[in-house]
Amino acid sequence: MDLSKYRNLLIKKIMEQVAEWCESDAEIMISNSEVHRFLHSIKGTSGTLELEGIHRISETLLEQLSSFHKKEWKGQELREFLSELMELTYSYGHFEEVEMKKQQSRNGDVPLIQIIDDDISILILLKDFLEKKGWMVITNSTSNKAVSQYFDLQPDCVVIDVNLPNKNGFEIIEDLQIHSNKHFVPIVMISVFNDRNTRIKAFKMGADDFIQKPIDLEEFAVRIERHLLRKQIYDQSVLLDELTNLYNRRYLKVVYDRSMEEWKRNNQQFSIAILDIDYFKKINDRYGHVTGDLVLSTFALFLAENTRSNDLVFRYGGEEFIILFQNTDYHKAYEIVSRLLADFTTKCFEANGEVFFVTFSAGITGICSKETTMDSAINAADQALYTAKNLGRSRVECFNQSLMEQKKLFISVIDDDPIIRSMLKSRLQEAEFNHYVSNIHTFENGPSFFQSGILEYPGEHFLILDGVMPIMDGIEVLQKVKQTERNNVSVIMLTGRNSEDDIAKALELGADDYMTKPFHMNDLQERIMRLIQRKK
Ligand code: GH3
Ligand code: MG
Repeated sequence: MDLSKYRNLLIKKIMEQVAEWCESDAEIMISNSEVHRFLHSIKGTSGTLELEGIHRISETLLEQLSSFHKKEWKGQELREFLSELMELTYSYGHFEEVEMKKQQSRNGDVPLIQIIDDDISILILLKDFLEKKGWMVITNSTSNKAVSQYFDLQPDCVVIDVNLPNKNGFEIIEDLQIHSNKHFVPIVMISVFNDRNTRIKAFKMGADDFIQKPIDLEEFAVRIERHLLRKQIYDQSVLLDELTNLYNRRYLKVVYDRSMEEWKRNNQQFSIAILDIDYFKKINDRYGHVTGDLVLSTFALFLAENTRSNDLVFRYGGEEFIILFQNTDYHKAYEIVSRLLADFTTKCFEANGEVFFVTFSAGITGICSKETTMDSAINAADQALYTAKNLGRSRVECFNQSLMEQKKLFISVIDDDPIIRSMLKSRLQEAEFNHYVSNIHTFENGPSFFQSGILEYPGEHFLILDGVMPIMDGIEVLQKVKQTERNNVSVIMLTGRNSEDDIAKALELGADDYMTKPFHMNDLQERIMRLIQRKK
């Protein structure tokens, strides 16, 4: 007997009921017996329909429910209580397969691949295929966004089409090369042309591989896998950052552990400072990445020359540097970094016939407990840095618990599907976004999102935007958001499987990423983390 029709009915029933409860007004209370009746009926029906996962979850929930005797539930509480059931129902409803949250969870450090091609069908195809292999893929259909995303997200491998409008693939390589020469990032060129000259040119320009279109997907994936492996081996073997000649973050761990040992033996305190160049993005935008790189290497040299030999300087990220001051408390470190700031600010740079000056902000923390891990020390220094940025930049701040203002992250889900709204809200509320305090809001449509005025709140904003909505569709919302020219807003578009046009438009309008519906919650969460991480 074909159970699918009955299964669909049950799924629909669960979705409707859960959505109604979870989205109900704060004043409306739902009685325990009502919830009990619902779960009881789900348990019975799902068992009959051989929906094993739903059956098990409703059984567990029923057991838990009995301890809440006579409770009255608020919508929000129910959303938390029923979250696993919602996710599984969503999975069943869309994938017709049993997928428990944990079975599917992936390693947080999946390689990131960037694909640049103006042919949307190829982009979609390659993204789908490579993501099924467990990698994360970011796509670009235009060159401008591609170059800035490359610098922002630092992918582990780049795939570039030779023939692109505006800038061709070779020109893009040139833009990236400034970086790739110093950080090894494999470049794979793809093209419909496979003549000798194009191939030779590609390799001469620094491509690591050349693949002709039409692409054999299996072979493509194997080649990418080899490139990722080489990249990983390379990364693990170096301790020096090649652009700046400073130590990289891998070596920081070694030095931190060593300093901690010293501390335990001789009570020698040490401090950590994080230095971050102010408005560095503007320098890149105005004078180009070559000048940006020059500023970085000049800054690095300046730091190395102006610190004592046992104060070690590291390049921690793009334009973030760390100094580990051995045998120095945070007062002293503050003095030293303030002097560095005063001196560096007077340095004069020149580009495009213009003269400009560069400042930085810094956060400092002293390590004052033997239990302080490197991560928590960096986190503290980073919070101090955040305060320094908020107080106007070009200044140094020390970590102080009471003064700290936590960084805020506003995640807005704009989707007309109540199940998606409820599900995302409960999942995202549970999630931890490093260094951020998150606020999750859901909106049924574009106008209610704009009316809320949420974009005015200071902090980082992340929008999860449904492409197709009855009132003002996602593309319109995206367009309106982009018109405001805010640089604190990232957008991920949710689109249908076959909506090439929507994907094309979303990318063109500057969406940071897209995902096709139905999606897996874990994938979405990981993607958000990835896009936010760069705003650390
Ligand atoms: P803030 O004052 O708040 O720090 O603003 P910002 O513009 O300095 O900071 P943001 O984090 O917005 O931008 C940092 C930019 O640094 C983004 C990225 O493109 C760029 N970047 C990262 N690594 C490199 C690199 O190796 N070379 C160049 N040229 N740019 C880089
Ligand atoms: Mg900066």
